[in-house]
Amino acid sequence: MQKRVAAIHDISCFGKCSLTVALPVLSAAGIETPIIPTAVLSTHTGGFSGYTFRDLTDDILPVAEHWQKSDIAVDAVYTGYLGSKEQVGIVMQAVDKIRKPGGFLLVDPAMADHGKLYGGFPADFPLEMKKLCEMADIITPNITEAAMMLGLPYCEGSYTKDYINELMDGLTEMTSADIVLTGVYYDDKTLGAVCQKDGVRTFVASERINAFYHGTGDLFASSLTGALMNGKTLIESVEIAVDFTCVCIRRTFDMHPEMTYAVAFEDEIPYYLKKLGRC
Ligand code: PXL
Repeated sequence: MQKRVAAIHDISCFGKCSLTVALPVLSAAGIETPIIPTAVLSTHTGGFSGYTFRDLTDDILPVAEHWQKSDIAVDAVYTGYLGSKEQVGIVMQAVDKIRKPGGFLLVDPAMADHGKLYGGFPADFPLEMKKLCEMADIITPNITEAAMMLGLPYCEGSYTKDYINELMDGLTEMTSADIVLTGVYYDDKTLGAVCQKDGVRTFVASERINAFYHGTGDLFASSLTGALMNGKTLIESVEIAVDFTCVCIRRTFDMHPEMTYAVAFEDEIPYYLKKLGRC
């Protein structure tokens, strides 16, 4: 049976993030990907001004309820950017309606980076997002998101082992989910994710490229979800997602100087599929 993952994110019409990344990556990984859009924006909110924003809070539960009535259930749910604080509770209810027993919930609390909340979110949004993370089986916060949910100060990298362990300890207390903390670097040569499963912490690293692109968190969490649904273990999936994200950033940095708003991931999809053993 083909696996089915519901992706609950916004549609940023231009800018290659959220659903316009999750859909191509998961589909390429062989996974059927029904969606519940949380909002429609003309672009993502990073580096663009004057973007449109259509809030879809009122549509989320009716979509989930229609699926439920139509016997449409999913093997896993993968959530990302939510359009409003109210959506957190609504998405929690939607997950209960659409997830098959035993299916996992992966929460990417996409809401902040570099010490700042994305435009439009109220200051108490992280406390609300924390509730969805508490319900999750796997969470993939970056450093800013982790610090904000825990009420800890945000520090600039490179990070100390003590700071990363403080965040990981806090997240471990916050949720019983497996934890994948992204954007971790201890020096200027390597960057990766700290992954924790069954109390064991592992740093999975690859080359650190001195550039920043929007949508890399979505690329990471989408490729991680795709690997998990292809039967890889969490640590194998983190290795694949770290490597694939790094290769996409490298390609963008070297070959697409015009692309400042996102990464050129498309031509690296075959590389990802090789890593999954699908071609
Ligand atoms: O990549 C995360 C993301 C998703 N959706 C929207 C965003 C961002 C990051 O800026 O603005 C609308």
